[in-house]
Amino acid sequence: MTSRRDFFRLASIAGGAVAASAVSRVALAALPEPVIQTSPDTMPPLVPNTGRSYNPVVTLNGWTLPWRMNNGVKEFHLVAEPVVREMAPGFKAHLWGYNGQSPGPTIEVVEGDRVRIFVTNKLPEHTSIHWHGQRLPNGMDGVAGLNQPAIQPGKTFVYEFVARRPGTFMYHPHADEMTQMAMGMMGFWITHPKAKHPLIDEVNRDFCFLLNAYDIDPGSYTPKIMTMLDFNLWSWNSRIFPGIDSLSVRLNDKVRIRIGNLTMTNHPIHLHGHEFLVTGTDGGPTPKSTRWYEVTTDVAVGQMRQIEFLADEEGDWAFHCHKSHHTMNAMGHNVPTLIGVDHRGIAKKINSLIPDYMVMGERGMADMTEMEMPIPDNTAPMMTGEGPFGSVEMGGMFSVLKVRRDQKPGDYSNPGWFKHPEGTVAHEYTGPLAEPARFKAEGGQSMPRIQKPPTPTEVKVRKPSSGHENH
Ligand SMILES: [Cu+2]
Repeated sequence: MTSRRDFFRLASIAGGAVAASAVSRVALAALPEPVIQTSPDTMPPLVPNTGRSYNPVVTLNGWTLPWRMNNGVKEFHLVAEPVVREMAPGFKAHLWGYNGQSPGPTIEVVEGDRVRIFVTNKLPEHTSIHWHGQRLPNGMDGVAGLNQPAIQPGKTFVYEFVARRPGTFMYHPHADEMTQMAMGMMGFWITHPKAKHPLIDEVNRDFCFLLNAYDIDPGSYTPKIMTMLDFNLWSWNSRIFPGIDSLSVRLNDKVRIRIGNLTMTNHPIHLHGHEFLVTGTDGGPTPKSTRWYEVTTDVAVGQMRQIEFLADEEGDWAFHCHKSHHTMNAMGHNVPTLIGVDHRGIAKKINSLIPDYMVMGERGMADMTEMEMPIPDNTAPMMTGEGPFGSVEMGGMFSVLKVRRDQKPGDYSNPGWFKHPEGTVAHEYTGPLAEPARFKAEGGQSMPRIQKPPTPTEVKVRKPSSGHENH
């Protein structure tokens, strides 16, 4: 973690806009100076020093946008612009985002705050911002063409509304949406309750991140914007494992994690070692009678889920999307399953023609992590991550919840690997092996068959490659 830049300088601004509109020359001179952040590190929580107090969130591999108070109005300045995002160490993507990063900075306000957001467009095409989930005047909803004219390149617009209800929200363009979201334009928004709320508990740690996805060919830098479903990089806040920071907490901390989904498919988000409650959605805090314990919650496209749990089990707990191809990075999709296929002979023959020929996936795909295959520059390995016991063989939407007895309150740094108490790690059995008794008869059936097959057949098929269009 690195230290955060200070709040930007205060400057005065004239008047309050009542509808999203182009700013006059005079007002432009008084725009809040935009704060730009280019580090992909998780920034420490931004403790509010003006306005009503609240318990700030920590944005995974992200940051919170500072504001200035202007006659009781919280003023923010978002700059839509091309950015270079390090998605994982050694792998950089050319994306579009806000204020130097994709996703943009998290905006944190308090219920009842009047908020004014200046949006400057430095993209090569028009844009707009929709404030997903908010109650606001219709002219502030940000759908270009429907609620406002699009913000042309070089122009600055003003949005102003009262953050009416507490909860977890997000923002994203509503102009050339498929392109701009495929390029990484999105951000988080949190409205904290103004007073103790019967459905919102106080927590020790409050994390947030967006689920997003890209289609970047190995060796290239820019996402393919026409991809509809077959993305190859599944990310949290435009980071992929092992580039996603761990969620470090203190033993017995009450933890909240807020997740928003701006990909084009659903993600069953799964936490190991603990049970959680879904305490909020885009609609606000959930009624207590509707909450039950889960270890996986599905976050559908365009949804937000807020989960809470007591971190009362020490250790390094996996936290990931349960779609196993979402915990992998870019790979060729149309590879047939070769498990159990012995092609030693074939490989030898091909080797005489192509000396470097290598058979992949004969014993599963784990070998892939060990292969020192030459890959193009600027490519994330498909599965990687060196753990204390070897390769974790993961990529994409994967991180680790680190629960530690001695993690200091307010310390979000990575404490390293968990030191397991003696005798609590699964280990190899070295005693005698008994031959298991196997039952050989054929299975029964629910109704008698008239014709029996002449000889029992064992199905041995190689699954044809079909891509995987139905994520
Ligand atoms: Cu997923």
